[in-house]
Amino acid sequence: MSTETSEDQADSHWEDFFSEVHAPDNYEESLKKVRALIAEAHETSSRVVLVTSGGTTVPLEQFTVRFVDNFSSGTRGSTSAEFFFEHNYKIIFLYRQKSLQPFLRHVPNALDVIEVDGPCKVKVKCSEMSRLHQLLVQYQSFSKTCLEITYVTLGDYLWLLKGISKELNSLSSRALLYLAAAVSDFYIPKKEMPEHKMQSDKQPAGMVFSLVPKMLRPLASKWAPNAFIISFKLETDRDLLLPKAKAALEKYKHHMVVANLLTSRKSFVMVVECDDIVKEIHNPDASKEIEQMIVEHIILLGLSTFYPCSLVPHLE
Ligand code: PAZ
Repeated sequence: MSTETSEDQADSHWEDFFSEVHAPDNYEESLKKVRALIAEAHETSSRVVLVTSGGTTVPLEQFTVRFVDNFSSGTRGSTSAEFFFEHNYKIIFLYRQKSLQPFLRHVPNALDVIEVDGPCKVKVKCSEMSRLHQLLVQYQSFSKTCLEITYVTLGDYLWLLKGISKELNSLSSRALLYLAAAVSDFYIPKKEMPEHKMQSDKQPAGMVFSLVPKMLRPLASKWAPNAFIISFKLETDRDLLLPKAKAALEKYKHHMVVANLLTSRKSFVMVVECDDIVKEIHNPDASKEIEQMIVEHIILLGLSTFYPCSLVPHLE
């Protein structure tokens, strides 16, 4: 009798997932750009971070009209990318199409910055001009050295994650993976998915969701074993957060888990490292963005020669 749990199955069936779900249209072109960025990083001995951001969608129909979405706006990823940029990392920003982008996230709503200046004339309010100018200059400089790649579905995301992380592996300790995207744990396999839009005159057949294989395992052991890998863990139940974060680290043997609760994610995170080290980061009055503190902690970890944990040589 098999003692394999559904979680074990989800761990081991990652190859089946990729044979069933096709690569996104932007896959080849994105990888070409990734290779060029990595070649440049080799030449200049730069550090590269893959920041993933936003939330995946899970299609309900093959010709997709409806899908299951995720709440993430991409604040964590886009804000963190800004701080990695400040620390001279080259960034591959893998984000959900139309979610927040570094620097552009600060651009205010058009209606808040424009005013009508006589008949048929609209202009940007004087008071907003220099702020807008500064943001656009920052974004331009970001996009000169960094790469932005979009995904929409869970399948797009996982294909791109696999492809990019395999390329990054050649940079060894100068590659960092910072996986802040909210990735669905469930999907509908193609064979269970209706081809066409579900019709409202029929009771829909029960949806059969399957567990998504846990990609952290092949990521840390096969795709990018030389890179420093940081995953994020989101929970809504405080009692589950720390045990689940520790279990993930233990199970997938990567380097760090940033654990957060849905309701307090902007003011509190726990950084779980090997040797059972847990660092709490508090930002109670939101005086700065908590991502700055997370990124600085990671960078300091790489710089500290006194850090007691064996993982430090992984970070240059
Ligand atoms: O994008 P956002 O700032 O609204 O949310 C960030 C977050 C909660 C999605 C991120 O911090 C996180 O925990 N990502 C991993 C989620 C997961 O467990 O799949």
